[in-house]
Amino acid sequence: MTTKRILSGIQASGSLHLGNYLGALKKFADMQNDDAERFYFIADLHAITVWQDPEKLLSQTREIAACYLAAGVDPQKSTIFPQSAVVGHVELAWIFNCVARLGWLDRMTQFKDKAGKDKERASVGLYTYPVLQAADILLYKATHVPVGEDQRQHLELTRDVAKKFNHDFGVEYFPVPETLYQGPGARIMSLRDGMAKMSKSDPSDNSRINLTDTADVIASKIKKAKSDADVLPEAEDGLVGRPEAKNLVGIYAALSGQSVAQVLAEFGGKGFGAFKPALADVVVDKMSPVSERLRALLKEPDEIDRALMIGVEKARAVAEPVVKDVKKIVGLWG
Ligand code: AQP
Repeated sequence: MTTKRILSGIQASGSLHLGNYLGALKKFADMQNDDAERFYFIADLHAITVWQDPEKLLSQTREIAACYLAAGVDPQKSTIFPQSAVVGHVELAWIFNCVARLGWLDRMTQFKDKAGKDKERASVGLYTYPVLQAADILLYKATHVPVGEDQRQHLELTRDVAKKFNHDFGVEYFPVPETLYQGPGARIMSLRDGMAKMSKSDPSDNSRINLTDTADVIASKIKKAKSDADVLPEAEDGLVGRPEAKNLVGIYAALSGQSVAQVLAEFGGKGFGAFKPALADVVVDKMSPVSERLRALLKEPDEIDRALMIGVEKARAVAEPVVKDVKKIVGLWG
């Protein structure tokens, strides 16, 4: 029987926000009692696909590690480590660069979104980003990958790489991982635009709730959040065509542990003047303990490094034999 292995990563490209919390961190913490091995990494190699100030990159890496811990991911139950500390990610990525097809990468919408109109100036790394992601996952022979909805296309590519590798070399070596993006919070949108996802790299800080925001800042961002002039509907289908209302109600539901229908049963017929303060209360109530733990951890960088070193050892012990096997399968020397 294959061991259930859960794996996911978060880019060290800036401070984390409510979307990362609901789409990723909270799910990781909630899944800790499953009978599984868990690997959570800080994707610093992914982060440098766009320019990162070297000093900031280091502190962002520690900050993401602190976010895992503050959100309740227990280093005794989960292996938490920086991606660049395990060399196998890069070794496998090169081999997978030779397995994946250009046509597959050409279809990736995240590259198009991030490279924008000036794609000639984007890094090659940004283009091959999903191949590195396939290496991250398959290096640990992960069977389950919890991520937000935005990663759906990349995860499909990982599955294609696993299948093509097994097929090309006539082996049953890599499991084809299952993706887990269901559940509340899988897609949290910007507070300024209900059609764009909440993102670290959005230039407007008011577009997101950062995990480091204080209660006052959270309340003020929710007050300023884009909404519309109508009252909230009584039923979910009334949210169709109202992306901002849908997003705010979704955030309330995900944080309070209710369904959207339950939230609308309470707030249907009420305007944003009544709903926004209630939403601010829920966000502050649920996020404050996480922010407090995070602020305390950030004052102890050595402690964060110690937790990471334990994770690095455990990750290397799993990754090294896989790289050895793969080199043998491919016919590489040594
Ligand atoms: N808005 C979101 N809603 C739900 N889940 C989200 N995730 C990210 N944004 C949302 C999930 O968080 C995990 C880590 O994502 P990431 O930081 O590695 O990369 P990203 O998806 O590119 O996140 P950002 O904030 O948009 O970063 P930048 O701006 O640097 O590109 C993933 O599971 C992701 O699905």
